[in-house]
Amino acid sequence: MRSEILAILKESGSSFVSGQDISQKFGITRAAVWKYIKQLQSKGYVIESVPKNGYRLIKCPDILTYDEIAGYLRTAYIGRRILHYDSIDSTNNKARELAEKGEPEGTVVISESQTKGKGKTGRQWYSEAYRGIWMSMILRPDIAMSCVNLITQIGCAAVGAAAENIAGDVQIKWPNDVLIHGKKFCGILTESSGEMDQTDYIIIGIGINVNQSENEFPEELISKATSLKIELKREIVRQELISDILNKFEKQYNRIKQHENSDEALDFCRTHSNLIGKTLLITRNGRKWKAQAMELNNQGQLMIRYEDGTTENIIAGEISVLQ
Ligand code: BT5
Repeated sequence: MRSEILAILKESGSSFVSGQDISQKFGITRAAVWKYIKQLQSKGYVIESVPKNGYRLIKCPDILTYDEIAGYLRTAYIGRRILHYDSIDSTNNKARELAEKGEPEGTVVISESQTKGKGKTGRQWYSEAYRGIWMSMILRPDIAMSCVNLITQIGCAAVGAAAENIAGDVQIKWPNDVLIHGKKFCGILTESSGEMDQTDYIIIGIGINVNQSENEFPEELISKATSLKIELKREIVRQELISDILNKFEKQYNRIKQHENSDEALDFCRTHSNLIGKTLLITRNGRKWKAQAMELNNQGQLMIRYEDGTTENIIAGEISVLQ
């Protein structure tokens, strides 16, 4: 009901809508209308209430609810159900919990802040309240576990292409980072459950630094992390950005699901890669190797060549660029 009342207020633009009209339209009492208006106000909507005239929407808050995103969404199913929180531990954890209970494909969990945002191998992901996009999508593709890498690449390409529209100069650092001007503004954490030849569900968690200022990053991140606002020197409308990402993601994801290829997304990752052609230092299982990054293959794996000339397709690893 709250969403329906909000929709009416939005439709009326700068005109008043009477409490009487709303109560008649939905068959609820005027006291109930007032209760929903109060709820909207508590969510940050500025609603003017004038006796005899009724209610008028003055300003919508900068929040990532379905009501605030739907106008920009062009998807069929990704993000058509959004679970929005002010604060939770980790959107990936919540999405996993929901997926275990049978939550359908396309549901997106979004939180304005995370108390235990996580990166790979339990690292901490810093999630400043209301400044970024902290979201996790539930996917149930009919693909083998070995294709999970592709999902991360599609995520990188969707974020990269959306950010490029507003920022230019975006780079993808395989396997899960998106950079602007050489600094990380987005990290992706893909988790899956199922058997080797068939996934049960995949959670793709995407964290994007959007509107933080420099002083909103912890000291240890300042040299390597950035936000779109810092780089562009202006605020970004998070609702537009998240919708653009979901729209782009669904398009590429559908291609994988229909067993077509994911060339478009992979090509974006290839042409925007900051690794291909470079000498890398790769750390895996506590050991370090020097290798040349050759190419990103069609499974989203990085082909590397070691100093002795042998090659390998890797699916993960901590990578730093030597030259
Ligand atoms: C990642 O891990 O980059 C994946 C991050 C995924 C975060 C999203 S937010 C929504 C969803 N819910 C979650 O709980 N997680 C996902 P990794 O490659 O392991 O990088 C982690 C490292 O990035 C940390 O050790 C820090 O050095 C750095 N870092 C932490 N917070 C950062 C931030 N906000 N921006 C840039 N770098 C950050």
